[in-house]
Amino acid sequence: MQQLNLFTESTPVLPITYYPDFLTLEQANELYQHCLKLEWQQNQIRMLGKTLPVPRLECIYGDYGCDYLYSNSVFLKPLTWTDNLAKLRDSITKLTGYKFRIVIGNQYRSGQDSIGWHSDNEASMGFNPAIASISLGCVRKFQIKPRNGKPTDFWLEHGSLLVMHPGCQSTHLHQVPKTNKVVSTRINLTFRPHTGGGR
Ligand SMILES: O=C(O)CCC(=O)C(=O)O
Repeated sequence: MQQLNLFTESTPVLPITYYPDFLTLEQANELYQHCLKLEWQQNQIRMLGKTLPVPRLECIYGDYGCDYLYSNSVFLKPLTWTDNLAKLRDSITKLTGYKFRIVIGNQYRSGQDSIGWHSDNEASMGFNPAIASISLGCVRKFQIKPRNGKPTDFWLEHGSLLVMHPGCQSTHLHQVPKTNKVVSTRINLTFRPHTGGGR
């Protein structure tokens, strides 16, 4: 499988690995159709004293009790793993060695759906989590930067896997910015560890 370790001299050192063809086209198409039928919700986030709709749809699946709170405001309660998501989780673990207990889905319905600069450092994931991110559907720009550095851009392809290694969330921020281009739906699945819940 093609793998880009982003540690070359021509790119900044980035604690991530990109697998452009993690899924075959057929697998990616099937998974995309499966994901469209997941239980998407429009959550609200509290920011700067205001309550606003999160600019994308979200869903969460995972182990019982692995509830997830982010930005001190959005509370996500996992539904039971679907067979397809559990199989995907296991194939990522087989490739990377990292274990996951929840998956959070993001659905970007248009170019106006986005996720701003952030790191995924919620205590519920434990210290220095590894996060694995599957992209499906429309290709969108993903940017990553050291906390006080310049961004590097990637275009995350249908069926690709991006792994953010342990430490990445402490040293780097990432985002999927808005775009004025006409773009169709993109689905992203982030597989994450969790310290709570029953095992
Ligand atoms: O959609 C993506 O590729 C990134 C998602 C993300 O940053 C997140 O869920 O924290």
